[in-house]
Amino acid sequence: MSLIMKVFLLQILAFLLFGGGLHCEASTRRHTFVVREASYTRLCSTKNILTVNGQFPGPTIYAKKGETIIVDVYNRGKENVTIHWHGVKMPKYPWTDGPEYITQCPIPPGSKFSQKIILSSEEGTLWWHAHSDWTRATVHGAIIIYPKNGTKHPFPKPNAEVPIILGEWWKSDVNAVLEEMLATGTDPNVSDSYLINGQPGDLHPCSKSGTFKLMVDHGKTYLLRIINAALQDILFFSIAKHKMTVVGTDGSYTKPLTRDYITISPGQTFDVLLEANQRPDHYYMAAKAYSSAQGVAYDNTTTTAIVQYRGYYTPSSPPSLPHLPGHNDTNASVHFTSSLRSLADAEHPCNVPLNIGTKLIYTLSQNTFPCANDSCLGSTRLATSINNISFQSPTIDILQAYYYNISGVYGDKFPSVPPLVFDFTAEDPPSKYDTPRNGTEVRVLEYNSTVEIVFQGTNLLAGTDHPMHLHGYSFYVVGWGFGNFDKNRDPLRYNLVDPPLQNTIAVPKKGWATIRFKASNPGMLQALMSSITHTKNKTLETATLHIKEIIFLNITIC
Ligand SMILES: *[C@@H]1O[C@H](CO)[C@@H](O)[C@H](O)[C@H]1NC(C)=O
Ligand SMILES: *[C@@H]1O[C@H](CO)[C@@H](O)[C@H](O)[C@H]1NC(C)=O
Ligand SMILES: *[C@@H]1O[C@H](CO)[C@@H](O)[C@H](O)[C@H]1NC(C)=O
Ligand SMILES: *[C@@H]1O[C@H](CO)[C@@H](O)[C@H](O)[C@H]1NC(C)=O
Ligand SMILES: *[C@@H]1O[C@H](CO)[C@@H](O)[C@H](O)[C@H]1NC(C)=O
Ligand SMILES: *[C@@H]1O[C@H](CO)[C@@H](O)[C@H](O)[C@H]1NC(C)=O
Ligand SMILES: *[C@@H]1O[C@H](CO)[C@@H](O)[C@H](O)[C@H]1NC(C)=O
Ligand SMILES: *[C@@H]1O[C@H](CO)[C@@H](O)[C@H](O)[C@H]1NC(C)=O
Ligand SMILES: *[C@@H]1O[C@H](CO)[C@@H](O)[C@H](O)[C@H]1NC(C)=O
Ligand SMILES: *[C@@H]1O[C@H](CO)[C@@H](O)[C@H](O)[C@H]1NC(C)=O
Ligand SMILES: *[C@@H]1O[C@H](CO)[C@@H](O)[C@H](O)[C@H]1NC(C)=O
Ligand SMILES: CC(=O)N[C@H]1CO[C@H](CO)[C@@H](O)[C@@H]1O
Repeated sequence: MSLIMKVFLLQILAFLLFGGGLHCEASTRRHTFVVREASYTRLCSTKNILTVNGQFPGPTIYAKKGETIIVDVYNRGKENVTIHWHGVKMPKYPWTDGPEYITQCPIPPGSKFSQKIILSSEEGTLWWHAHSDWTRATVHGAIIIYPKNGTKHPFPKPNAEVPIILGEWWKSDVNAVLEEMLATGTDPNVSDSYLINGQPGDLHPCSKSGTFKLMVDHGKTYLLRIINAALQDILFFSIAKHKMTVVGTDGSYTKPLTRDYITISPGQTFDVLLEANQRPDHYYMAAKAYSSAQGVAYDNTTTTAIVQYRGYYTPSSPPSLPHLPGHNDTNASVHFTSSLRSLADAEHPCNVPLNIGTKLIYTLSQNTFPCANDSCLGSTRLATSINNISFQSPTIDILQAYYYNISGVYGDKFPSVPPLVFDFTAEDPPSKYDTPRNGTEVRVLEYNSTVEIVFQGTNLLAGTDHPMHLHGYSFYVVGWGFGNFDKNRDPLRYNLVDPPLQNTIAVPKKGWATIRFKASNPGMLQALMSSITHTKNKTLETATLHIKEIIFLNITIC
């Protein structure tokens, strides 16, 4: 075979592997997700993990703005599972959004369930993940949404795009980690490493050959679609000697923001432009935890991947490592987050509600329940709460209970304000407030009402950041601050011009954040506090909001 022929064949192969596959997927509207176990080796040991189609991270879903996609989910695993389309609004069709016992029943082993993904205003990067106990640790993947035909990104077309999925790896079976946490009532074991695209990176043993490598050409621009799929940790991410320009987050565009590092909360996504404009060499990209709770164990490892320039040169050895902020550098975390602004131009207007009909204040707390009859390791079991209610998951999903008018599943008395006002962010709040109450309560919102929620962190037990995510909505983040929210003073500083539009935020340690949205998408939405918690075997704390309006479809009852 002649050399030219070989090169030509290689190009065809490259097209099929990358360009071709991508194009083909973009026009496919139906996907098959087989949830099953597969054997993976990381950090020198092998275990079975739950995957979609045997892949880890799972397959990427490509779509265009406004499309509807059907995913046939076959559960061939051993446990119940659901798949959640994180950040997809699912207008007037919350039925297949995935949150277990909120909008749907789990899919039992051996069953199939077809889930519709209804895209509307989202454009950019979102992701999907399992939404049942800890299954999302390994069952997750990217959703990439391109502009509609005839429209463009509001930034120059990048030469290539690359998903960068940040994850977390335990050498133990994640279910064993979860069970141990439930049995002891204490924090779960921290992970053994973070991952970039499923790989710990070559700072870890047995990890050199698999380390993810991004090959770049000098002078070209790459769109990194960064997703934090870690279970609970906020991460700092950076690329040695390169700047990153954020152009979007959570499926909507931002004003370009050029930074040395980003702070990414669990559940968040960032679209970032990387210009390959440095000396041809290889460079590390790296991520590590931002963990602000004092005295609480965290995974202190650094995960890496490599950006490698094509061409002939002698690479430096080892590659240079980026500087990442310290694990407890709250200033570095909020300095990045608070610099985000929505694009707010003629084509991407900012529709932040100005007149608010419903004002809610939700405290976010870490708590303990007394541990009855030595059922855990110490005398208490860790829990979390919103407005002092620790969510108890029902066994009939709340949306169906509403639709079929089944009583006794949930109450509609979720408090609009904290039931007790104290100095939430005092250094050492009274321990008599440590114990919350249990409940499955819903806050009903009027259809089309304009809503503001102030999320107020408390310092009960140990103050920490609280990642918050709303299902069915993106919201404008109009303000934040340290200390206790002051309803007279703080709203004067709100950004009502170009606040970022997000679906996941981190409420800062010892602080608050305010979000606004219009309740125009009926269903059961859930404000989730995505810290790992311990009550009733659930890992997520939740305030369930319900928009009063007719919901159009039914599915089977659990
Ligand atoms: C699994 O889900 C089914 C309904 O979809 C439910 O009946 C069953 O109790 C669940 N099993 C467990 C162990 O949660
Ligand atoms: C968008 O463009 C692609 C190819 O460029 C074409 O296959 C597709 O049919 C178009 N879709 C619509 C809705 O026009
Ligand atoms: C958690 O960590 C402890 C201490 O290192 C260890 O003994 C235990 O086996 C770990 N549990 C799991 C489930 O990995
Ligand atoms: C990470 O924590 C472990 C113990 O938890 C400690 O032995 C190790 O020195 C720490 N590593 C770094 C880089 O701080
Ligand atoms: C951050 O951690 C370092 C130790 O790693 C400690 O010396 C420092 O006081 C901490 N800073 C804050 C603000 O807690
Ligand atoms: C806060 O962090 C930013 C970005 O890292 C830095 O420029 C600034 O000097 C820091 N401020 C303080 C008070 O440390
Ligand atoms: C604890 O044990 C006592 C005596 O066996 C029993 O009466 C009580 O119901 C138990 N409490 C709980 C919460 O299980
Ligand atoms: C939370 O609820 C419990 C039980 O009703 C009550 O004892 C406690 O004072 C409440 N705490 C706060 C901070 O509202
Ligand atoms: C709700 O708002 C939408 C526009 O956002 C409007 O089309 C609709 O008529 C409104 N419905 C009610 C019941 O107010
Ligand atoms: C609330 O539920 C948790 C977990 O099911 C349990 O440990 C605790 O005792 C309950 N607390 C109350 C006050 O009922
Ligand atoms: C919670 O988990 C424990 C131990 O795994 C189990 O015994 C108990 O039945 C579970 N409770 C619920 C409500 O699922
Ligand atoms: C509107 C709609 O989808 N209705 C469905 C309700 O559920 C029954 C049984 O599953 C279906 O037959 C209906 O089509």
